[in-house]
Amino acid sequence: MSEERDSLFAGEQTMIVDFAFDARVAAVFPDMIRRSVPGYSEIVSLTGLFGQRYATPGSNIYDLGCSLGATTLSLRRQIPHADCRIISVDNAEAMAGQCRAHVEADPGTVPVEVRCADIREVAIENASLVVLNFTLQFLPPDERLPLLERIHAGLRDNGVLVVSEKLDFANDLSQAFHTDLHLAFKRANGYSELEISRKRSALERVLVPDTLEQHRERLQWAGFRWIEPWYQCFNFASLVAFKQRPDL
Ligand code: GEK
Repeated sequence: MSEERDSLFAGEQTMIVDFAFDARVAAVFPDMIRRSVPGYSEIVSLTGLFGQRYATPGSNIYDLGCSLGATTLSLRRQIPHADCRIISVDNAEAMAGQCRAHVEADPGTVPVEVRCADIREVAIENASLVVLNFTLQFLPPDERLPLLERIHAGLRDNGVLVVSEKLDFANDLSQAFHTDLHLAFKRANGYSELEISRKRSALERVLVPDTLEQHRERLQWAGFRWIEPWYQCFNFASLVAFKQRPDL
């Protein structure tokens, strides 16, 4: 995948515009997300393990908001059933196009269909596993529950949803602690104060995080019977939600 360095918010700029997943972002995306999201690489690679464990023969696996396909390829490498189908969806042309190229260059055998579409309009059918890795946070808050309800309806009875997100905290001290560590993480990865503050302004109206409690409650409203956070690094976390309580 492209290793171009992200310096999108470093240059001369007079105006902050809202963040958009355009060709400039797609070109630096792997570097940007690795340097900005603590735990990203681990979550992506462990999502493949969910594929290995919970994808069932003859089912569909959805990667919603697939960007360049990191999660898709992690799933493809670890799903043990050749008759599964991965459906990867992103509504940014630049992302879906490059994702398709990465899938074509990958030697995996599980079929992958990359769709350039809005995840709010994609039918979810016969799914054993649905993944929302850092995507739900970009939907307008009131459109999140309807999507989760559709995902719940499209999952097989023993189906599983993985949701990874940036978190907000109801408690001021927790918020301050995690924000401070996240800023330190970005600084340690070479972002300047100016880049950090410009990117924060650009994302302000675009990425609206929820608390872990809000996620849990909304997943319950959507019908999921068992919800478990399985990863957290500072203000980034991943939860797994089971359509039915698992019998382990
Ligand atoms: C990864 N999961 O590397 N419909 C379709 N795509 C959308 C929508 C929408 N309504 N809204 C946003 N996106 C990936 C990383 S990035 C996370 C996901 C980040 C897409 C958007 O175009 C972008 O590619 C992706 O969701 C979010 O495992 O940039 O922090």
